[in-house]
Amino acid sequence: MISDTIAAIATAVGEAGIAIIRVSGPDAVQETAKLFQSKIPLTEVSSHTVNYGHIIDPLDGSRVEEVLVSVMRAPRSFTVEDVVEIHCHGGVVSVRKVMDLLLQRNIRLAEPGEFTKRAFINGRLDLSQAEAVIDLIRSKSDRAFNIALKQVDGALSKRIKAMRYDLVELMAHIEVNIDYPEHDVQEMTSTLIQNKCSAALQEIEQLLKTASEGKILREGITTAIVGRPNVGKSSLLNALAQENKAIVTDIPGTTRDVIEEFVTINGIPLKLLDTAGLRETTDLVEQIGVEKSRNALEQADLILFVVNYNEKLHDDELLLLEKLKEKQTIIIANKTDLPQELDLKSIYTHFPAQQIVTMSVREQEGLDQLEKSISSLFFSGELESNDLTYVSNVRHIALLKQAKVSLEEGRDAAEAFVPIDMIQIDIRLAWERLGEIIGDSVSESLIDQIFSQFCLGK
Ligand SMILES: Nc1nc2c(ncn2[C@@H]2O[C@H](COP(=O)(O)OP(=O)(O)OP(=O)(O)O)[C@@H](O)[C@H]2O)c(=O)[nH]1
Ligand SMILES: [Mg+2]
Repeated sequence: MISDTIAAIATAVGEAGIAIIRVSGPDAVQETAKLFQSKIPLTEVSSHTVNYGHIIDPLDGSRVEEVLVSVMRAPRSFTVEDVVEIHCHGGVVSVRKVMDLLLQRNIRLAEPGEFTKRAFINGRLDLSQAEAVIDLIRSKSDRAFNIALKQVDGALSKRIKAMRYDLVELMAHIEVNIDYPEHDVQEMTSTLIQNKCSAALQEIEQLLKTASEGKILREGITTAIVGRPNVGKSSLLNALAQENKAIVTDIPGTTRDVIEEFVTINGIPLKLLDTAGLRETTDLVEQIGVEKSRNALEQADLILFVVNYNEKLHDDELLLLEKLKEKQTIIIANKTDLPQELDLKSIYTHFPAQQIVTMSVREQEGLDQLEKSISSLFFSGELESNDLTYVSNVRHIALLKQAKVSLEEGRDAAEAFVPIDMIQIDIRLAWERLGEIIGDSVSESLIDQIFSQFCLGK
């Protein structure tokens, strides 16, 4: 059982309106009370109240900070322990001072994620919910935030638990048959196993289908803007980012390094990479830049291939476009404010599968068309629905895949009339893997590893 009391600054460090220090553990109220001067002593206030007062230095009685202190007594708190939250004015110095005073009491500094870990250990959250809290903190767009929120709510856990329940039932059924074997029961069981395994497999496959979308929502679609020098790549980045992130000049070869910018388009987070214009060059620095462009091209989930509307397509552009046929690519013909030299028709016939957008970054024309193309590439209407059970966590994905393999083996073995006590092993394995997702059968070291990803104060 947990016996010590922990504290951490729960808000981001820096100058802000307020900063919150969170204290959790059996001595949270009692120890904070010794530093808190108010009308009613903190030890006597009701639970779930906010109390005005001052933090004082017990050594000389001097006032350190004017604060609001909320008290949430066990078990009705995030960690299921006594929790005190001290709302300070937020100057870095005063918050540190309050924190120092707390740590001089019977309170120690919390490890990253320790509050959430306690919520997990005390049974308030299961592991997938706790991990969703990490995602919640890190989520970079509204959509990703909603998905993480749903997971904290336990949407994923519910589906996993239902699957595990079915598998336990099946295992029990098999067990009975092993203990009381009869001639025709065996065959009946084999069909049952096949059906149950198939049902679970379907559910797992459905969850895995959401996996790539989930990852994208969390980390952003890596989107490389590539093309020959001077076609307007950096201008496009600036337009999408709505700020002057990258240098724009009319000198070919302006961009030398990869410039990263995170933008959200129709709720889809993109990690935009502006790259050096692709061309043969003797300039050493530019050569390195071009090499980096090629790397970005490899890594990208989506490529915005920019060509000049005012020029004929170059041979090297044609060559590269051929190579990119396998990738998600949007061809952008930029500078439509200038006379057309580009043979759009031949591009359409050469690359019928590719989306082609004509635009003028200078005149701010065609940007909305590009945004539409990007969203249509990645989202079918499904995502708008309220079913936001997305698997986005790498650990969950790996475990689901392992469970899938075991279930497939179980199903195939049942089909081949392998003795049912052998099949039992596969089903048990699948059941255990699924359990690891919600933390029912995980080892202590894994738990530590997961919670250490949290920031301090969560
Ligand atoms: N007429 C016209 N000029 C544009 C447009 N978009 C960009 N430009 C101009 O084209 C020139 C090159 O723009 P950049 O954005 O620096 O081009 P880049 O592709 O990043 O070039 P490198 O970094 O050298 O590879 C600048 O002078 C821009 O002002 C457009 O839509 N119309
Ligand atoms: Mg550039």
